[in-house]
Amino acid sequence: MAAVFCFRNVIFGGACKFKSANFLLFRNLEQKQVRGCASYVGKQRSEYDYDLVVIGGGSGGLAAAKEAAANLGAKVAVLDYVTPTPIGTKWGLGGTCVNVGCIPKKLMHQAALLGEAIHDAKSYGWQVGDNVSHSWENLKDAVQAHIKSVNWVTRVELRDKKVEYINGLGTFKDQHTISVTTNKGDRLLTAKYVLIAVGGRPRYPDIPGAVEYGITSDDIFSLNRPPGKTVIVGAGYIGLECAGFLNGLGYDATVMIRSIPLRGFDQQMANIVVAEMQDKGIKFLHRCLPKSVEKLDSGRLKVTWTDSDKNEFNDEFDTVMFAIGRRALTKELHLENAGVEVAGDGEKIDAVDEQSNVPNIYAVGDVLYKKPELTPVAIHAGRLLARRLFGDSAVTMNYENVATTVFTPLEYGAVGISEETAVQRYGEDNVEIYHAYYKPTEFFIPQKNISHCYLKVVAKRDGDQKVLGMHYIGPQAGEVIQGFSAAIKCNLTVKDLMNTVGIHPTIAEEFTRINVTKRSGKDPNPASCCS
Ligand code: FAD
Ligand code: NA7
Repeated sequence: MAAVFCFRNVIFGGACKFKSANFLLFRNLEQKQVRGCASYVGKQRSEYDYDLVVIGGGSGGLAAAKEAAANLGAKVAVLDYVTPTPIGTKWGLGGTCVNVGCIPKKLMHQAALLGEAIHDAKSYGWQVGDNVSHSWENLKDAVQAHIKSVNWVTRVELRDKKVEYINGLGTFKDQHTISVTTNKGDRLLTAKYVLIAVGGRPRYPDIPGAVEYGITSDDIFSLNRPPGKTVIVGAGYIGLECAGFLNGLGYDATVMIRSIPLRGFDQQMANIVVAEMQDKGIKFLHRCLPKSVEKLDSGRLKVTWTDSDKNEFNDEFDTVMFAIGRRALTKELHLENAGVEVAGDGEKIDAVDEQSNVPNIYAVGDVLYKKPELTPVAIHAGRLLARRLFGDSAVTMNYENVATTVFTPLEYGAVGISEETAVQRYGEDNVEIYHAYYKPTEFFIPQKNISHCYLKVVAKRDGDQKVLGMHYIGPQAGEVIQGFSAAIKCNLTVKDLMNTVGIHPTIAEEFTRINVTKRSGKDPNPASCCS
């Protein structure tokens, strides 16, 4: 015990001058020392300007910074800088989620759902006129006003929590020195620890006209004109969600799919999501690739694409949006100056417990290799890291069984693994799939389409049947799945589910009523609402 105490003091007392290449040894040493102290408050400051410099003021970076400074007493600076998009869109502090991600997306999704609700309301007796219309400008202004208020609150919170915010672009000079470019000039900061939390930005395809005339999710939520007829290239969740709300707001929306929709998600569920979107009027161009985007004299955009047989097609659109994945912003960091290695993809950081190959340099969030690109993941990992660096914690981030929801018109929520992954991992004979179609009570009166209201439980076949994955398509998918994700963390079994008394009449209760396995070949359609 005495030896441990002494060791901690040596490290926190500023003797940490290792800059050698003996990373593994150092990594082990640092891991031991960061687990040693109850709080960083009162420890002697190191020879660096800051205990922690965070590059990137988004979900992960801000969470780590606030935890380290306000709760653990570390001296922290956060750098945040947004490079404008090719059409000049830029935004404030807070990163992707707040400005051009989860939040504006959810608000626009909600706007689209309300349009549907106005329609449904008539059948519930509301006297709604026939000339209901929607203003893109009003929606865009409301969304942007909300974002600005969050930007402001974030700045105030950083000040209150004693985190120094620097609106500047950070690059590495060496493993402890960050160069910051601000509009007032350059400055150098030294830090004991550096956290890379730079996130990513949307990619553009390498085709003529893509960058000149196309937009991405970075632009759509603040677009100064109604999007009009829109083609969205890419069928990941961003592409499908944007197509969903545009269609719901009354715009003609087409999705161009290169291979499969929602790669990485359960494919049966992904295809149901697409089928529902198709029923709602969204068009899909399957197995197609864009070839060029040209601006016509009319101002419209002519998009040329090819299908898998190399047949060429074209059509005119008002907006071309690319949602073909995101690039981690590591190239700009000059990682080579600090010796930080990137993973095989050439961009992301393959960290062990968020620690890079350089012992004092860490990474959280979207910049991490093969980790879920989700806000709560970045936040949780950032907080836990701060507690390990400056507190008395040894708790590491568990990236397994993270729940998520795709906010398409009929939402898709999932936690755990897909049916195909379960079969691949455990073999078909060792996996049991329970499934059910269901009828949401609220769908009856407006006679909404129930054919895609479906859920599935992926379980081990033996014993009490440990639940490996839960998948749900229907309203409020995030709300339904969130609680079950906690249950899965507690080793939920099918037996537990069947012994759970439901809340009636809800849709979530359908998970407590599952009893039909795919293997049985029995009809998964419900007999009645209350059977
Ligand atoms: P970010 O939030 O991207 O923050 C990084 C910050 O660092 C940015 O502000 C960036 O400008 C800045 N930066 C970059 N380089 C530098 C530098 N060199 N110097 C200074 N600053 C720099 N997740 C969900 O959980 N739920 C959702 O519903 C959801 N919807 C999404 C919808 C869209 C359209 C998008 C694009 C993303 C969505 N996400 C969603 C993902 C979520 O936004 C990200 O996972 C999350 O923001 C990642 O946080 P981060 O801290 O890694 O990076
Ligand atoms: P994703 O989830 O990586 O999906 C990208 C989609 O774009 C996917 O359908 C790809 O098809 C397709 N794609 C990729 N490259 C191209 C090109 N060059 N041309 C046409 N289509 C292409 O990215 P998102 O933008 O939806 O989201 C990225 C992350 O940000 C996501 O994980 C969120 O958590 C936040 P493929 O399946 O590869 O054939």
